[in-house]
Amino acid sequence: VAAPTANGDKTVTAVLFEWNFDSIARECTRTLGPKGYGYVQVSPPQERIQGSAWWTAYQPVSYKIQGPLGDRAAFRNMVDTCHGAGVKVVVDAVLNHMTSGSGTGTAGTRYGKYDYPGTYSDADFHGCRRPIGTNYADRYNVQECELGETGQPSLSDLDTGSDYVRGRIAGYLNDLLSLGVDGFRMDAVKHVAADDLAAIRKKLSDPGVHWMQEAIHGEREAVSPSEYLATGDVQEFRYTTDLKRIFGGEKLSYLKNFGEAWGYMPSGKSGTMVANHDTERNGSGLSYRDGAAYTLAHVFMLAHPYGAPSVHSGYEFGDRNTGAPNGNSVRACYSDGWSCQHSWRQIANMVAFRNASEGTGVTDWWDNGNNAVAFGRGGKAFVAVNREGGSLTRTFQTSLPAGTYCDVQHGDPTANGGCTGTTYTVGSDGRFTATIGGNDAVALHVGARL
Ligand code: AAO
Repeated sequence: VAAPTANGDKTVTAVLFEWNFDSIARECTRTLGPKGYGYVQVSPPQERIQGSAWWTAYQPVSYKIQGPLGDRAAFRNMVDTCHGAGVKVVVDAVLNHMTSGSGTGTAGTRYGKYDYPGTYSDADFHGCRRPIGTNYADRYNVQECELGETGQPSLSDLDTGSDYVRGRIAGYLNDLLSLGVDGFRMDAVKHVAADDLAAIRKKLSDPGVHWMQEAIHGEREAVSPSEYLATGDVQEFRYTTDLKRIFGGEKLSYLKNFGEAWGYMPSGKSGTMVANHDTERNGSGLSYRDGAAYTLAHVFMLAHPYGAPSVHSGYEFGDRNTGAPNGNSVRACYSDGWSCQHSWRQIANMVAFRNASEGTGVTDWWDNGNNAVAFGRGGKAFVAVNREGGSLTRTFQTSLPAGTYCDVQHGDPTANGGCTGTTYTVGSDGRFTATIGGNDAVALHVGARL
């Protein structure tokens, strides 16, 4: 199955976690398009349960597009506006389950745990009606029982072996495709049999549409993320936990052979991230609280060719359950706790770096045997990351064409071919000399050559 993770040469996704549709539309025009992002990922747009926690998004009540992020008209306008800015739209699709209780959803639908009037009734759910708990060693338990912890309410598990259920899920995805959506982040696929997903894919109006599937690698588990390579791309969570270890205290020099050599899934089929909304809360990845380690891990991820990266952009939280600040109203960067990682210069300018280096591998690797590393992307780009406490002065060998480059870590290229910050001159021998402060980086690419 073709699952192209690219919008031309633009492979980076900005995940605007719990951003509402109107705010995403504005951000596509203002930042995501101009910075070169290929995709924006939208939180689950369907009717959800009510409540103040963010995770209400992951308990669908119906497939109507109506909730705190906006309605169908706002959604459609967002897709059109993002397309106008050259940004494709990926929707976080929740398909494994419905809810754990009863109530009224965000579009006014009354529901019970196994009863969703007009959508599903009792017979549409798997027979194992107890929580999965922590037993991931048993395939039946993982795929037919209910996602949730022992002793907690668990999520009613759809019988995705049923043709009716497959048709309902495909109907939802087809509705989103009819609104112009370009791809899906498929939630919790480990809990859905791979064959069921293949059958759902076959029912799509565009059976080749891009899927980025969420399946967390766990040691000695019955279901492996690689089972899902047949239905699309799969997120490589070991990348996230490894980057936390490396940037959080081990040596950056270990990254010399980073990628498939570390046992990861194939580069062309894998999604990568420094963090997502789960890992930033459960500590399995770095978070905005990790300062330079977090920012530099993004610089490295976007510079390094393995996988298709996504940049999680969320909000600061005291409690892991706390929902989006300022409810339904506009998301404004750097206020009310909205972090806007997607627009931090050190991260955002690396999107154009990655786009410029598409199709090239790692070249000219250098490290100091400790926490300073540098590498190129053939004749397209070069980055040096210094995670030492002190500054580093060095003449770097690159494969870049001679010229003067804007250091996109410290300046922005301007429309008239200038640079708002530091520039470096690469000689005809491909060399340039830089002094890089502790916990800082330098990044040059041909798209920002003056
Ligand atoms: C909420 C409440 C619950 C309540 C429930 C029902 O929090 O207290 O019981 O409602 O009323 C989100 C929230 C949940 C929330 C849920 C529904 O995170 O807290 O529950 O919405 O509202 C497994 C799945 C994975 C899933 C993850 C959370 O395999 O797919 O659990 N992620 C997605 C979403 C997530 C969402 C859902 C799915 C549900 O991204 O936000 O939940 O739609 C191991 C296993 C993993 C397993 C984790 C956690 O991972 O391998 O498969 O994920 O454990 O149970 C290392 C290990 C790795 C381990 C990982 C965990 O990396 O190597 O094996 O650590 O940190």
